[in-house]
Amino acid sequence: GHFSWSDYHRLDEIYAWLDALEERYPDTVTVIVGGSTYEGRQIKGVKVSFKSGNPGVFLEGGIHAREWVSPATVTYILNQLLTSDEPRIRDIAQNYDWYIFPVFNPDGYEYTHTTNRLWRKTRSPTSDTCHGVDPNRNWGFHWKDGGSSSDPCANHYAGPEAFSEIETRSMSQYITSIADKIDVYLAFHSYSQLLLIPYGFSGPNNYVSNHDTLMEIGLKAAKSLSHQYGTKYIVGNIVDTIYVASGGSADWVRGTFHTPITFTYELRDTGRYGFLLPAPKIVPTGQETLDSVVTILREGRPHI
Ligand code: 0X9
Ligand code: ZN
Repeated sequence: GHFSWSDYHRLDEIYAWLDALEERYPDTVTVIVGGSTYEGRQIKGVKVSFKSGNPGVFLEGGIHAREWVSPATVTYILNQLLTSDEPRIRDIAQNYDWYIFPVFNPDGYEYTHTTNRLWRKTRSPTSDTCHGVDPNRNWGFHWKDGGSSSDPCANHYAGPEAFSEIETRSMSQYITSIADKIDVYLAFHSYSQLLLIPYGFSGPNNYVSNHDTLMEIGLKAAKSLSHQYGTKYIVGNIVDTIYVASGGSADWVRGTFHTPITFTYELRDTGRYGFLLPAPKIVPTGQETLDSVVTILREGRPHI
């Protein structure tokens, strides 16, 4: 099949590409169905492992349906891990085990292609007239502790209870099953050009124990990210940097498993195009983001 980063792709194209990677690199790539969706789709990802005994990195993409550059960037990084000749990329590819899920919210992602380009949430019915829970307000750590809504029609609806959505529930079970192997968790959103450190619940005590270390790593990562195109990122705690937002995936991973290196990206841009980032920006976004991931892993290694 043919796959490229000059366009955004439908879910079936992304999944066919993941399947093709497993066929092409059978010793290295394993397709994993991590979870499922309200409309009965799979949440598909891959494990990439060149040898045993590596620390683990989890890449989460596409939890918010309209943030199309997130799956595009995550698949770009995956492709570079498998095909790049650059020593720094070969180094991170081979010396970490990668768990990569480009589309955490497949029903929403498809809905943004067929019906409403700016849909954010899942697609489960939530009232007589409304659909969708914010899948980044539905995880069970400090659930509904600020920055989420009880209104089933709202964009930041937290759901009737933590893990009410099959997407977050099934993926949380999968992540739990591999949690002892995960040292780095990176979630990719758009937009705003931020590199965020947990937690997002209403304070006080929403700094993680290694906040200063993550701040140092994050600032170096943002510097690497700027090298190719001058793209500027702001680094900091979620609440300090954007707003209170509880029930996010990265907060749950960090709060539950104490995963030492946990960041949430808000990728390009700062609002000119917003969620509608033109496809020609995918490759530069992927390149600069990968540069920052290299730095996170190099600088983070002594801390895992
Ligand atoms: O509000 C969000 O979920 C994220 N911003 S977005 O514009 N992409 O919706 C920020 C997520 C902050 N992360 C955590 N609270 N863990
Ligand atoms: Zn988002």
